[in-house]
Amino acid sequence: MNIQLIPLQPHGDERGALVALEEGKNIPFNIKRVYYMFNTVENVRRGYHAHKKLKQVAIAVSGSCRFALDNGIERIEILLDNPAQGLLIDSCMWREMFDFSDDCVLMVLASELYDESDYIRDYSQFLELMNI
Ligand code: T46
Repeated sequence: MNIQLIPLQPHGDERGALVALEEGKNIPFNIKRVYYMFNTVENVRRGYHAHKKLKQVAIAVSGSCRFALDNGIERIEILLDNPAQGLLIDSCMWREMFDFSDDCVLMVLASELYDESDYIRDYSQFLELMNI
């Protein structure tokens, strides 16, 4: 499975660092929505779904968390702990998020507006859709 971690160039100077996110440049789609999660309760796991169409880039802008990405054949775990790195989550990819640090702020850029009908929340249905 090809996991794409996008390097996000920090513009640093004596005042600190700044990262710019631009659609079609370092973000490989038009950004229609941004959401973020924080104050995640210890030991909680989120996600447990795939999307039919949605593409996303996830960035741990503070703290860290882990992602499990699963294409139905292979499952890979990735640690996100760098605000200058984005994880591309393509459509048709099962995802789970866990091991959130207390200070984790996980920001996600999305290619589409929120649409519950785009979610596949059942793993066996996900495998069926992937013809596995
Ligand atoms: C994903 C992973 C990485 C909205 O009203 N609008 C939104 O844009 C989103 C994302 C969520 N919601 C509502 C729906 C639920 O009542 O917020 C609540 C929590 O959403 P959900 O349980 O889907 O959260 P996660 O962490 O399981 O999944 C989210 C995204 O939904 C999903 O697309 O890929 O983060």
